Amino acid sequence: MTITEQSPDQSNRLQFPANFIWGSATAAYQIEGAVNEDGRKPSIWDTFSRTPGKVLNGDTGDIACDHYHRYRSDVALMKQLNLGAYRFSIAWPRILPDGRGAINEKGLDFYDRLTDELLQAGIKPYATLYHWDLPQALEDQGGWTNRATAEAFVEYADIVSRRLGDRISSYTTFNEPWCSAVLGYGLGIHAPGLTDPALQVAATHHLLLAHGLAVPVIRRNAPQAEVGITLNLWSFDPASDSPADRQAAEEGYDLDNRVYLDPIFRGEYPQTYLNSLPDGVTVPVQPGDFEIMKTPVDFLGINYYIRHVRKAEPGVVGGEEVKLPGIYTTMDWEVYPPGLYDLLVRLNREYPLTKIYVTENGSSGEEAPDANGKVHDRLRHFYIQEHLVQSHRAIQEGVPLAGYFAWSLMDNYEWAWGYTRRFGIVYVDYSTQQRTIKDSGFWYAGVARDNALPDTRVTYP
Ligand code: IFM
Repeated sequence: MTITEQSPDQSNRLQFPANFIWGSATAAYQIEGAVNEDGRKPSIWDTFSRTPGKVLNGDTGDIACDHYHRYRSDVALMKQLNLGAYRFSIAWPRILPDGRGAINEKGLDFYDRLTDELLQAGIKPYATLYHWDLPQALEDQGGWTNRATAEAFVEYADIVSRRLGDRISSYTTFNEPWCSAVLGYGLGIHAPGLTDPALQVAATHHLLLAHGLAVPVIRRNAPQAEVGITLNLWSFDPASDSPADRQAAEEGYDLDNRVYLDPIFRGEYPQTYLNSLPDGVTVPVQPGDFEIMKTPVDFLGINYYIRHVRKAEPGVVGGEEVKLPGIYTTMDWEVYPPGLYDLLVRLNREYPLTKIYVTENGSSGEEAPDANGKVHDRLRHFYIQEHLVQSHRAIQEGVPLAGYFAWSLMDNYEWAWGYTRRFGIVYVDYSTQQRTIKDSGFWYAGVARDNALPDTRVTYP
């Protein structure tokens, strides 16, 4: 590995627009711990992680990064990293331990304290209401496959936005509803671990409905805050230039991306999706649902990690995935930064977007401190750098990209992978809870301070 030398004219330096938001992101179950404290009751992830065989090494979020107790020093760390914003999620089972009904004031108090701490540090709070930790009590009544869960979500969004109001700069209703529906109800690799296409389709619909129902409620309670949603999106490339491969890639885009984008921005599902439903599976649409889903949002959040490459396969809508040679992270995810550019430009062309954030982007890696206590995570540095180069390129093309959030602030509980995958720009020693800023974190702090990518670039490998 080498570092490219500084060009004398600084021509590599990429300045970002004034007011560009530099942040990092986390999620409640991945970092908070304290699962039995102050009135919190179980979420589907408490149940799932305790089910033998579901999570690597049987890891749970019981302690995680102990952020519930260490949030003050964690905010100090964010300040040290020059972050302008912090994207965190709120744990529904802390606020409404039974899903709806009795409010747990102590749960609200925690987010109140966190919000104030951030504001005092000059860091904008970006709150996500749902990052996968559905109260188990609601799952016991069908979870997202039950339309009533959408109403419960609105109740929860109302309570949180009344209490935190405009102190939150930006509310995100859902993080990656694809994961909740597909991984949770279709493939069974995330909580609640079910594997039924009909349940997946119902969950998709109710998540989108809950989003649309909650937007006006949050707006009413926090008129100065912005409201949007975060989707995990991929760019799709054909394995060859053949019409069949191109069609497979387009179908893949429809099935994974447009299933969420089209209801939110056009009030309809893509035809490819409707055509692909298995026999006997229907979308549980009720009159008015699409109008609700397309309630205007202030921004779209994009979580981008990888692209898909597809080749046609007879009888398979969306074709077959092809693995090309390249750089891969320890998640076995290809590092393909131009995909972020392709995606941003396409989204901007196809939907009426006024503001986009990259709400997550980052790389896993298994680095540990060296003898001097330094964490050299060059791949992550390279990964973020190259995605910022592509982000900058998209901005030059007129994409209204307003901010970038590195995933993640610190190493944490990577769901079914337990603690075996580290995404942080800060290293966490889980046995002592000591935090160590990695090389990528020091570098990112400089980017955030200068609002620019420096002209010195890392190469990889
Ligand atoms: O850790 C997750 C996060 O919770 C949601 N987006 C992807 C990340 C990496 O897998």
